[in-house]
Amino acid sequence: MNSSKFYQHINKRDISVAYLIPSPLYPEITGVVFFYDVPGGTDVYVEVDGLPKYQPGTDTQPPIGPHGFHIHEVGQCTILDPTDPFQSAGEHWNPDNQPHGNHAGDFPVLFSNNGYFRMKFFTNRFKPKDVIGKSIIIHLHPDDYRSQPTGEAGKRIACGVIVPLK
Ligand SMILES: [Cu+2]
Repeated sequence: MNSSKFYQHINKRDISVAYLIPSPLYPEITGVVFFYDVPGGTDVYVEVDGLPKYQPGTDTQPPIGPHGFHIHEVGQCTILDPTDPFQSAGEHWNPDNQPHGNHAGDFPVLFSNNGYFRMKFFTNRFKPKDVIGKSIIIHLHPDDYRSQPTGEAGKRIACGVIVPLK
């Protein structure tokens, strides 16, 4: 029995969550990602604030935003190198050995609305419990869904370890 008098149709055992930690380069970022068990897969709900302002690309620099967004294989959001943080999260989670663009945790990009973003989408590639112990990464640049193995999405600007909802 769920302890809350509301939302009794939602069983907490079927929800995973990642609370985002900002890169030292973008310390204003806050956010959360929820994974809800639904028939046939998972609804992913993302809400983020403090994203950097969009900047168009130049001859030498890709655009800042929309932001690449993926599940990475290691549930460790350690900053390590502050100029290139969160390498601790490892590479993209890729349980069925697909090319980038079709990794199980290749997600839609995040469009900043003056720093704020939210979205909910469905995936049939996993259930919330399958991604516990992995991590969520937001990147500085767009994902081209084509370059291997990371989509050229650039630095990691936020990271969150995926855990069961308490
Ligand atoms: Cu990534």
